[in-house]
Amino acid sequence: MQEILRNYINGGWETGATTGLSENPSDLATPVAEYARADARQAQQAVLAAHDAAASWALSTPQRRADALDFVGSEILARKDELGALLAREEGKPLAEATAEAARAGNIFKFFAGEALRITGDKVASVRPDIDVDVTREPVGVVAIIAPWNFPLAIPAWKIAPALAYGNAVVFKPAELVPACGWALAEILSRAGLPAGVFNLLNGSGRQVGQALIEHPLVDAITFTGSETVGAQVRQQVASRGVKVQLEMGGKNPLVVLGDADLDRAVECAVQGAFFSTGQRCTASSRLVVERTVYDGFVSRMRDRMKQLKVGPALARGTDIGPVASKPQLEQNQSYLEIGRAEGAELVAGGRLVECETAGHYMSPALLLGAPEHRTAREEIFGPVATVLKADSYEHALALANDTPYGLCAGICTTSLKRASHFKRHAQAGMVMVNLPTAGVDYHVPFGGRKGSSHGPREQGRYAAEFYTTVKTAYTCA
Ligand code: TXE
Repeated sequence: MQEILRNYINGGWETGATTGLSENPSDLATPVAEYARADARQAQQAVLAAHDAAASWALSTPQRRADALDFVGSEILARKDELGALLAREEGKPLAEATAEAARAGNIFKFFAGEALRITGDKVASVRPDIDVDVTREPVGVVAIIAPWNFPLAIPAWKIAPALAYGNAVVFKPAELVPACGWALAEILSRAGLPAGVFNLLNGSGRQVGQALIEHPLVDAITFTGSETVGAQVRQQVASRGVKVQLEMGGKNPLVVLGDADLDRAVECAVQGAFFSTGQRCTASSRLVVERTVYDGFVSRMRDRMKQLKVGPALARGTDIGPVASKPQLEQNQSYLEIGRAEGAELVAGGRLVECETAGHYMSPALLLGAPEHRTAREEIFGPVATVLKADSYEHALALANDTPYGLCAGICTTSLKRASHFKRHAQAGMVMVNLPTAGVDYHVPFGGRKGSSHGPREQGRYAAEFYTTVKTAYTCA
């Protein structure tokens, strides 16, 4: 194995008090990397370094920021195959998906390189004579980034790139399952010409390092993607301080299939949306709402299509569905199948543990026929498990689509323009898809949801400015 992957604090590579091993979920016998685990003291150091660097970085020229981000984006794109292979090994998504994610991360940095040059304000006529009003955006200060494991390059990219583009200093904590991907990003950022302290990496536990970041009084903004439980804790803990918070949490995304849909297309949307990336996407189509007239045909086509899906190691040729990312996640998926059985849902395909040539966390995608009140139809499982619900009509399907505690993404498969337009308007979700899987979004437009899914301003695209800047209104009397 190569050198121990270290943390990046105040422009230097630092060891930690302890080390950890990053697992390869496709092949448990060959770990991906050994990494230095940061502790609360190093979190303190990183925040202080970011705080010291923030004021001058806030005044850096847009050109300087654009150049740094463009450097990072260009290098990621040039190395997308290598970074994709690392991602596939560490997180477990098939190589093609992992490489596409690496490319997406590169494109995000390129996009925000451009945005750094397009920071605008407003000049507004005052209601009073001889007064000018200027509205401008300024950086927030020190941004703590707490990221999940399921998109270990793209999610950090869509948080780090706008933070730096708008002039903030960053302390980035990747999820514990994916330290090597976090390190690879940091290694590129360390060569991008950023002043010491502007960007810092801490690989370590949520409870220790994540918690230290959340509690630190010099952190001005926290952006978090992860579980609802931890998201709620973060929100509660910072409520009494004036910290900006952005939370992206779970989803239970409905995909409605109407009687007039192109059924082959609907099945493809459902299979891709529910099972690709092993279902480990907050936008996964895990709640399939199907109109009664096509219910039997849809279920039977789903079963046929699911038989063709090859479960296997992330790097193996022909793999459609990689392993589940970790043992606890696999156990969670299996326990939900038990819950489904106990509640009266019928498992009509998959759900079995699969043995491959190497030992890993493999399971076949599972399809349940359930009822709206079942936990498997309401809670985020975060695995390759989808539940089909029967709807009597379009109106019933829409009601079922909206009847969850979440509101990230909602999809519909239909050939009716009228229904599609109505659904776009009435789906209670931050994102809506027509004849597309609920998962799979562009990198240059807003991402985020409603209800229990998200809190705070949207991520990505130009809307990212809402979180990573603060607005100033200046009055001048000539
Ligand atoms: O999430 P956590 P995990 C859901 C999904 C999954 C479950 C658990 O259901 O099964 O969450 O995944 C850091 N203070 N999603 O354990 O624990 C942690 O180190 C500060 C859905 O990965 O929420 C990591 O960096 N930070 C989601 C990040 O928070 C803390 C994507 C997320 O970890 C912390 C991922 C604490 N007390 C998981 N505890 C989606 N919908 O996209 C943990 N962390």
